[in-house]
Amino acid sequence: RQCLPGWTVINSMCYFFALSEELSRRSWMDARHFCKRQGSDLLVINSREEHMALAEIVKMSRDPSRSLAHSGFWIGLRDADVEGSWTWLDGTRVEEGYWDIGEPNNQNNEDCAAMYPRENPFHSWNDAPCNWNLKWICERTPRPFSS
Ligand code: 2F8
Ligand code: CA
Repeated sequence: RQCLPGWTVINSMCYFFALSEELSRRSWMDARHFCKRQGSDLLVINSREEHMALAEIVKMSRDPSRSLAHSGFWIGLRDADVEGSWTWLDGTRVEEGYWDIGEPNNQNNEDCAAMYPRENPFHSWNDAPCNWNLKWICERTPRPFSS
């Protein structure tokens, strides 16, 4: 077994999708802490292939009883240091990204990015307030499991 129980293997990386309704809506920082406790961090997207694979899973997870705004998954991307400078947790700057039309718009001080179940996977990101409670995606390398 390469990944922890409950985690998903995609292209040799392990991902955790916080799907349980009651437990799995947190602020960006609390979501990140959850990931850290599992020896992981919030998702950092390094390729178009990785983005497409994850956007597909996010799309399938859409709960029609929830508004789209509440259907986001936090990812490891924010512009908290310099407004408008979107940076992954590994320090990589985002040039284009896969923002929804009109995003990021920093509406009400939105410094954290989430992936949403959009029809068009190239338009799946939105910037939201970091204290908004959303689902999230953790990512880590396979084994060792000691975190
Ligand atoms: O219309 C886009 C807009 O939608 C929501 O605000 C009404 C989002 N807010 C939250 O997710 C909290 C905005 O981020 C988004 O730009
Ligand atoms: Ca926004």
